[in-house]
Amino acid sequence: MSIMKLRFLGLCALAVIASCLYPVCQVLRLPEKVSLSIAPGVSLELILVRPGEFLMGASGNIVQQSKFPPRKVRITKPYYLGKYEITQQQWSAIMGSNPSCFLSPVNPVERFNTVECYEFIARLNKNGYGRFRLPAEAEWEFACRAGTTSAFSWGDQTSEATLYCNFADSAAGEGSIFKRFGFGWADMNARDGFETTSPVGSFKPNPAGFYDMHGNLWEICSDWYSETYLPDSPVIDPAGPETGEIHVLRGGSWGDEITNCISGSRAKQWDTRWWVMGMRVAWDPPGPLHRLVHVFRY
Ligand SMILES: [Ca+2]
Repeated sequence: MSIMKLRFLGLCALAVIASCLYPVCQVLRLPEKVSLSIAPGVSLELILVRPGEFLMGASGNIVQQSKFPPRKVRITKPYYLGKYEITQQQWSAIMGSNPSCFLSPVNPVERFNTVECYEFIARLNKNGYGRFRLPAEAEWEFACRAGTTSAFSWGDQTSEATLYCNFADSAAGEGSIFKRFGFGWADMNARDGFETTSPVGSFKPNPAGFYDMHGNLWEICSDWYSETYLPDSPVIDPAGPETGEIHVLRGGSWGDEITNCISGSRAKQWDTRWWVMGMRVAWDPPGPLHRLVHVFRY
């Protein structure tokens, strides 16, 4: 074999090795946490989720609402997820209005419809920071579990729920909404202190640093909802059915029993404007890190 040919093969081998290592280096170089300025005086905090495998739908000691058996799912790409649910302050700064029922700038936004949700994300994307989007429900659960296989990201004990989760506690049971509508499922022996939504970050975070993954508001995911799709869906970066009319919601809410707030719990979008549905954004950073000129570590 000629020297020229050997050199050519050597360069080819180096190119293959470099192309394999580049994505790995990219993941290693991504900052764990970023804070983006999305409007004057308003920031959005995100936490990196690295690729990995997990048992999607595992339910610990609590019967899972979705009734689908657990299955091993692989997430192959890194992504960022909001540290908190989107607040009314963030929504108002981007949209110029606030559809929420339980008004407070530090509480999560609710009662938006799907069109407004997409518009909010489209406006975020005009900042030129990369791509904001809704998380796939597999990405949502992977981040929620943060390596755990128990019912909740804190374990299996409902006795600890009031430390981590705003759910239908005695404050909700004693409140005007539950009484007005005759809702009878509040746990009158537990007290998290909030009748309806709570300011984001009021409770302990999960092991990865995300707040309110359990309770406060159901969080809309990008997947279309289907009663039959999930068990047969792809197990590598699953993204849900290609078409649909309503989205999957994850995480439970202030109006739900604690059993609806487990890591594997899922529900379907019920109404176009719902006071128990909020959102948390996912974010794909733009290419090589040197282009992240607007990103600040914190
Ligand atoms: Ca509560």
